[in-house]
Amino acid sequence: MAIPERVFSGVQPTGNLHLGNYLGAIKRFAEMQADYDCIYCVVDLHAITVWQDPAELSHNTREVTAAYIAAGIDTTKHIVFNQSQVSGHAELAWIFNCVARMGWLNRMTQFKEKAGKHKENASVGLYTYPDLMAADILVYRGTHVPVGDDQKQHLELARDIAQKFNVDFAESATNAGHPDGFFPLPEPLITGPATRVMSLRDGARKMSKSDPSDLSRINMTDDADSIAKKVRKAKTDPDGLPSEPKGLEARPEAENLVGIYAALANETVEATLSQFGGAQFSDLKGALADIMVAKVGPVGDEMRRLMDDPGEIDRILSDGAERARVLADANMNVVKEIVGFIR
Ligand code: AQP
Repeated sequence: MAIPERVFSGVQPTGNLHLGNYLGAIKRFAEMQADYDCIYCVVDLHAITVWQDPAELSHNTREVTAAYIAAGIDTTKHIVFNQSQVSGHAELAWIFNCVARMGWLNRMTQFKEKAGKHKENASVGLYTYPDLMAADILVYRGTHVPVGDDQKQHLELARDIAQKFNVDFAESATNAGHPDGFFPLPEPLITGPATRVMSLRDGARKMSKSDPSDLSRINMTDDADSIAKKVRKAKTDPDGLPSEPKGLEARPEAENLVGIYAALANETVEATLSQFGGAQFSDLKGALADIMVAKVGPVGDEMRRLMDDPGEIDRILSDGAERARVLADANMNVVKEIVGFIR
């Protein structure tokens, strides 16, 4: 029997939620609601793979939840919750720790980047992060995963884990009524013009929450003045704007600003360049600041409004967790039977 389609994705509550998180993930989460059953998680277990101040972690968890709602996610039709409230994520992650191979995890570039030169000091959780991510998706038998381009490698690992589990436990899964394997191979959905939004200060680096320069990113809660200032100060190159995407090659800052504009305007890069081809960066920057204030500003305002009532956010998370738990527990029961655990 075919596994029903289901979207799963998440965002870490690690503060400084930015335009890259919005365009690469949250805005697309909202767009998928019309076509799929969606589960959107605030992945607090992932967040603690690097130290988080406990009070800030709770605040940031509510803030990501507020961003989901402000972006238009309907928490009554779809499921929004924080990961630590559903124990199936951690249980399945342990099983996947025993399925994934060290060699697979050793190839993960995000661990290398985040651990840097001091990998002996990195937490074990940071190393096994991709196994937990695979568990997040597969505990719901998620089939489609909208993410930014930086998560592509982790999604490929999730597919490898699902595949190996299905092969390792083929006979037992057949006995449990799943002759085609229990887990789907989840598909990454990495589409559109802003799947990798770059720093406004350096077109070679990803826009990131942890960049020490606030000018490098547009925070979702920035006001209109800050947005305009950051766009004005964004790094560019000396040439004018091209009329064709080919003219953006080897011009990362130009490519980034054009991609951000196209994503905010819900149009293709080709359409943006047909408007700005031959223009100066100052023209694009003026229009970019305007569209950013128009599109991001209201999301930030709504986030602030929602954050004034933390009790209501906690209620939404608790309700979502209850609904998520029903799905996760049912799947974990089958997984435990397949693995041979007595229940
Ligand atoms: N720059 C980006 N462009 C497009 N998509 C992005 N995402 C993150 N940065 C960009 C996407 O946002 C979703 C949630 O990301 P996350 O919170 O789980 O973690 P992250 O990738 O660690 O975020 P940062 O900003 O990059 O944090 P640091 O500074 O800690 O490295 C994911 O779908 C991600 O692809």
